[in-house]
Amino acid sequence: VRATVYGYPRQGANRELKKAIEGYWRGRTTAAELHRTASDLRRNSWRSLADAGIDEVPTGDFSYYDHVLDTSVMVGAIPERHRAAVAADPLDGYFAMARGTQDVAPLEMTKWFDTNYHYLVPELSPDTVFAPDPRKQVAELEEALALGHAARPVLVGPVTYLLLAKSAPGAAADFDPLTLLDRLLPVYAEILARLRAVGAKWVQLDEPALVQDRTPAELGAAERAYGHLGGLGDRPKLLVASYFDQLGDALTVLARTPVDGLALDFTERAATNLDTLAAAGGLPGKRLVAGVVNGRNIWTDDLERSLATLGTLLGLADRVDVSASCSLLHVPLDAAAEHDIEPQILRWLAFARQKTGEIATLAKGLAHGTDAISAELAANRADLASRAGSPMTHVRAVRARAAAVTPADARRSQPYAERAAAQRAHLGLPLLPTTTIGSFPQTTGLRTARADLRAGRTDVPEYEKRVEAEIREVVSFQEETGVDVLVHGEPERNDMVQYFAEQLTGYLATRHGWVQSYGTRYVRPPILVGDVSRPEPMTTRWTRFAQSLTDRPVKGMLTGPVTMLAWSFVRDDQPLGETARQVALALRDEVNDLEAAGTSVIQVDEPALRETLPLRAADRPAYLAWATEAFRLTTGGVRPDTQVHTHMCYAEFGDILAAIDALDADVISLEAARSHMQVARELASAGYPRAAGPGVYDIHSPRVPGTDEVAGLLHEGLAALPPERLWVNPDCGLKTRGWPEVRASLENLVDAARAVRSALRTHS
Ligand code: THG
Ligand code: ZN
Repeated sequence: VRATVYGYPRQGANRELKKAIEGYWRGRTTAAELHRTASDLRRNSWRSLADAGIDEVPTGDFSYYDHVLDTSVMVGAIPERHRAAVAADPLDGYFAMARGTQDVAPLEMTKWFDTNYHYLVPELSPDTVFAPDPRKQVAELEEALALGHAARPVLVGPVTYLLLAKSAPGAAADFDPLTLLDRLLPVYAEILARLRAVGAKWVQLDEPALVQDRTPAELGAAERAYGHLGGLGDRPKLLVASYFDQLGDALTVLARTPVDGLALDFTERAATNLDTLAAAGGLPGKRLVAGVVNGRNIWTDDLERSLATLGTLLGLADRVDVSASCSLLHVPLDAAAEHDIEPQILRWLAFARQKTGEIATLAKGLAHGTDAISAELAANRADLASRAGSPMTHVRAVRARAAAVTPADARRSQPYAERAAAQRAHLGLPLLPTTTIGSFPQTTGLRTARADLRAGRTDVPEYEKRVEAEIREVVSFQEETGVDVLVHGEPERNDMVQYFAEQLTGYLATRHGWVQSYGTRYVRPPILVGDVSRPEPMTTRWTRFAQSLTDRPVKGMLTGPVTMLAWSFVRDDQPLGETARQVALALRDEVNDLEAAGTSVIQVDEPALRETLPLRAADRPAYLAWATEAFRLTTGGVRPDTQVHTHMCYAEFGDILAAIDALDADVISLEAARSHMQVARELASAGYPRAAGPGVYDIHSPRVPGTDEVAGLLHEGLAALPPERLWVNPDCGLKTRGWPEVRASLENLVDAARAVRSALRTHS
């Protein structure tokens, strides 16, 4: 029995990798220094894995930016527009593909399944010519072998690679990258042969795309791919890995190919894998890597339960090894670094380093019996009991309140038409009202002020004065520009989830719990550890201050319950819907307090509603039911004349139009500038009955949109939605933009709204 993992956090204990890469971009670190930092980090990670008792370490999982981008390089799928840069300097060319340059656009970035990690989307076309470039994989394998580790290269598998790709600009939109499989397989064959020559006994090919709903043709492609690779003469042993959900029919398909082993997720979300495996007759003659330790949550494993699963699996394969359900990339590095968390609570938590210990313990227990790990089991039982019995995890008042929720609580008191009339009378807004999504540029001065407060260099009154000064500036700018519904600009907030998590009971913050979101960008997801309540108002102070400066309405700004869950680590000891309901009730208190403080427009952002959609269609209705209920519970308690807004980012709304409708928000703002108001047409054709603000200013780019351009987009919007239901706003918050471009863009946006308004008046 071996203990292994598929991947480890890349950044290092102090995010050395981030610093080295960003230093390289700024010209402060040389390429040689960057390579040395990276090599040191890999050596430390392998050492740490080996010390924890992991007997087979992964290689090739490390990345300067993203492992899917690394795969594109490995198979030679460099877009035409990046060829020259890659030829001139592979490292700079690599970063050009990731981030773009003055002259060339980067690859598109999108979410890696339902995690918070983002990958760079391969661009393929019928003209793509693949060519093997095994250098990175070979170098990292040689590095690990030279250090004396038993190492297993981990590659994105060919089927998942193609399924994650998109049609290159210029290729037909309906081009199916999977049609390139026969050209891609020889490239994988060459890479496998090289890895074997260097000393790889096993190579892992990751095929997480097979846990999604797949057509018979796609499953056929997987069977063909592994029939071909498994049939090669000169190859290492092949381990095909899947994770994030159950494989379903794909398990039977893979089991009958000539590969040497499968790595399967056996956590709760992939619960049917065990039965499917048993029904398929197990994996006779093959190796099974059992992902029993959850690789994407941060909870201490129930070792006895995992051992029981492993015991069952022993009867189903020739050889059973122990692992996490997926790469440990999705969890922070080391819980032991969290000195501010109470020692007893810390024992409930397992980050990557703790998980490797659990995996090693389980492997030992499986190999030598429970007596060999009796001390670990006793400690584990005590930790689990301490968590289950903690007063934090079961607060009677919170539970009683959640249990008493009625359907009426999650419903506005009047239908939309009546609310809209009351809001028109109450707010007196023009047609095509202008607004922004919430945040304004966060200056370095502001970040310094927050850092000073944390470090005790500034006191609270001093900091609050600084925030108020910022709010004054933001409000007067919006008044001068003529924006209709103002915001206070959110200068007091760091991250839109962290800010609320810090103020709610039941949430735990980390100091070093960084998880890679994309490239060199990391987040520190807070941990939903206990029952949630809101001891005190969280935002009213700032909204009220902003409102005191102006006669125009100031929007209250909150993060919605679904996003509060999606960007946190959630508890695993109750259904997600239950946690969502607790968070919703806490936010409901805030919404009601804002209204009582005189706020007539309240925005509850749900940028993550679409991203958390389950991977399999069968699981989606249940998710959307609790998710939309949580939103309605948050917003359902306000008067008819209080206007509820929501906001979502990212362009793919097609699959959740019904859910958007079910939120029953009075106004929704959405990303749309780049897609030429496509969402406005989609909303209209779905019969969406309420108001919408399809973004007319793409905030992902520093470009200032011209007045005519914005007016043109508004006319397109008006072709889909009537003027009473069309709002004018940017795509998203302005936090990451600079003041000069924001100023110019919002002036143009207001001018365009005025021009289109007067055109409407002339025509009517
Ligand atoms: N907050 C949280 N999760 C998120 C997002 C968010 N997940 C999805 C999406 N937004 C990810 N986007 C980003 C954007 C910027 C950064 C990280 C993720 C970022 N991070 C800083 C860095 O790495 O330098 C650190 C920020 C900090 O100090 O907290 O810039 O908005 N929770
Ligand atoms: Zn947004």
